[in-house]
Amino acid sequence: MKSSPQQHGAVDDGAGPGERAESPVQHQAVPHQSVPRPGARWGAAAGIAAAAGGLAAGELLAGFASPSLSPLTAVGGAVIDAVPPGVKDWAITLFGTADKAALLAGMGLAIAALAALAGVLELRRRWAGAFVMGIFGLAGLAAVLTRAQATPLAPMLPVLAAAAAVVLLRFLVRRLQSWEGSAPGKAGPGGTAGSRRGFLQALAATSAASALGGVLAGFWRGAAIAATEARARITLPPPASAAPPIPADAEAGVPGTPPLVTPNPGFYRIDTALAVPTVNPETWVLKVTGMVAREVQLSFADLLGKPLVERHMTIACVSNGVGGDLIGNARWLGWPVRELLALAVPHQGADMVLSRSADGWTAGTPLEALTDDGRDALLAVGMNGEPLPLEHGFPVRLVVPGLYGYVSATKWVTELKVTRFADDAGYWTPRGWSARGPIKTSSRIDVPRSGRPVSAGTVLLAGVAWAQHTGIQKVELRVNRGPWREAELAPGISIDTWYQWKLAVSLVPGQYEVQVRATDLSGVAQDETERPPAPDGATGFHTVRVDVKS
Ligand SMILES: Nc1nc2c(c(=O)[nH]1)N[C@H]1C(S)=C(S)[C@@H](COP(=O)(O)O)O[C@H]1N2
Ligand SMILES: [Mo]
Repeated sequence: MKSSPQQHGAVDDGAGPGERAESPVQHQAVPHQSVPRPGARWGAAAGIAAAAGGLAAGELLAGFASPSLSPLTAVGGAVIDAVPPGVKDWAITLFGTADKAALLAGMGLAIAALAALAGVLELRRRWAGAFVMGIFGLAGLAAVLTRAQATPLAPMLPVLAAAAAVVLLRFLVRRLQSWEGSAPGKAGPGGTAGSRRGFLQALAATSAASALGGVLAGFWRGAAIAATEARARITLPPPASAAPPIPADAEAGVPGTPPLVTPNPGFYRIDTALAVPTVNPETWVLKVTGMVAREVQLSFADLLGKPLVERHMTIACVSNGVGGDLIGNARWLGWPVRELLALAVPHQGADMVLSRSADGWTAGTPLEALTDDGRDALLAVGMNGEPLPLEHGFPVRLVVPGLYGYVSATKWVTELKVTRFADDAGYWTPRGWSARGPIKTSSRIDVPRSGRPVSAGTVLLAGVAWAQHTGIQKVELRVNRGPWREAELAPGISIDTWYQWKLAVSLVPGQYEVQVRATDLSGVAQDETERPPAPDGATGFHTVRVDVKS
């Protein structure tokens, strides 16, 4: 992104930018002939169109990525937080429930005024207007960074939006300058009219694209706002069966390791949804269909009325490479799927449940993983004490201990079809992934980070290990392929969650290779063979390089 304005500058230079940069000055001295020179108002129009394009790009990207990322919303939120209470009350009295619309309109006017100024400045002096656009970007960045729900991706959006605005501004102003440049210089009306038309067409195209992008982004935002508001109105009932308490020493507490329970904003997100599906909980229904004695329908209110259970479970993505971070642990609140299936009574011979989401994605889960006694596969409504975040499947998703997400963790779930592996397949199976996806026992070194230098002496190694629904018996480490040494294993929350471990080793200065291996509670050690994630999950030992300095 950064290189394109520079490239444009370079192209300009080749085409004689010196003349252009000075042309407004020169031309003031030259009397006009038949065709009027474009004035500052066209520069202002170019500035507004460029800013609109940048904003639309930012909002569209937010629509694609996550509704909580909207730069405009972040700036609006920051304005609301910054405004003194007296002014807030005044605005609410004045505008009533239209206060948010008034705020947005006010922001729009302020942005348009600054953008117009940027256009005029850019016309006079190259990069002067771009500089103003850059300030927009910085203001957006500052607003995003002060938002509580900021995710790692959030700061990129205002930066990308500002970069898009700068590119558009340069593009439009260059066309405007070639109109200016051609007006008095060329005798033929053709060239003049052509450069005028060139600018007006570019302006019209930019405005149309921004308007289209804005409408699309607005549509998504409207849907996301409705779902966000519906989510805010939900009060989750207390669980009939509470999550077993977390053992006091389950959190090993080594600085630099991720927390035992992953906070929602930092929880990995994987799905095929281009824009986050927005589901209205009031009209949501779940249908149980297929090979069942009776079809069952469940509303969200029905679901909240059931005896819900709360459990910690660690879910993982099959695409998680060895040592990767597509894994997270949360406290899920939901109704055991086995109780729902018991109402429907699956036929003999059924061995799979094909779950389908509001956006048509499917997962094929072994029936027995959902009906097992003692395995709390949940129709989940809560994550870490809140309704599911929109990105994590609001209002209802599946969570199944021991299976990779692609064969079990359907978000925005709307249908459970009882069927057979011989007759049906989930979304990823025809795309080269295994029909069955039990999670493979694995372990990860979080501290020290690979390649990060540490001081000689006692070096603390720490990380996590998981074998969902079997549990971890021991974790061992070896240095430079020496003998395996057993790490100190913290108690897990349950066999369905990951376990933290640590080990202090004493190392003199030098380069080391440290490897980790976990053994599950049935005594099976993790697979040493290096395999990629496809088709059914990566294997191999996580290996980090430790650079010990004196
Ligand atoms: N509707 C829907 N649900 C889905 C997916 C999807 O693409 N669409 N991806 C699955 C995969 S591959 C994983 S690993 C988990 C990730 O859940 P999370 O985004 O809440 O971490 O969701 C699962 N549920
Ligand atoms: Mo996944």
